[in-house]
Amino acid sequence: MSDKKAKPTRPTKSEKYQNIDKVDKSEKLDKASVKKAFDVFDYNGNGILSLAEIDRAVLELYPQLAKDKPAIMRAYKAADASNDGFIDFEEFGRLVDLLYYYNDLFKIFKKLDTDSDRRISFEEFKKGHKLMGIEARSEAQLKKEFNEIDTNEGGFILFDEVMRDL
Ligand SMILES: [Ca+2]
Ligand SMILES: [Ca+2]
Ligand SMILES: [Ca+2]
Repeated sequence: MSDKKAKPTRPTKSEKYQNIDKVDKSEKLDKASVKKAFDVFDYNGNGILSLAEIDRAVLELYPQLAKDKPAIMRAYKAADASNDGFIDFEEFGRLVDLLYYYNDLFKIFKKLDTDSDRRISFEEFKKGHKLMGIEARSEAQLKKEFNEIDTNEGGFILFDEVMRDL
């Protein structure tokens, strides 16, 4: 194994976003870091975040989650306490928390969804329900838990339903 050659650097992320990665790993963000993160989101620099700006940042920060528009929409709506359609600096903390949380949730969802059809069948749920923190003593109880999450009664658990449930 020869490590002599330097690995090619990936030019995909701007320096701004690399800073965010560092910030993102710490559990609690201090105010300066939050401000820094906010500035990355606030692409046009007008002090408030539009949905388009959030979409754009999520694509960089949580590429997996970015494919799930309802998750972004949900975090955006939940964070917009003033209901003006924009996320200001005061509301930003909640947005970051939610995105972080949904991203974790999405990872669990992906693990459960072993055939990757973006929905969880009862069989998949049976195998992986413990990942969701669900304990069940019998198959009947498991079925009951499944049906409770499957709010549209489609026979599958969708990511949207997981977010609503947890
Ligand atoms: Ca903006
Ligand atoms: Ca707002
Ligand atoms: Ca599946």
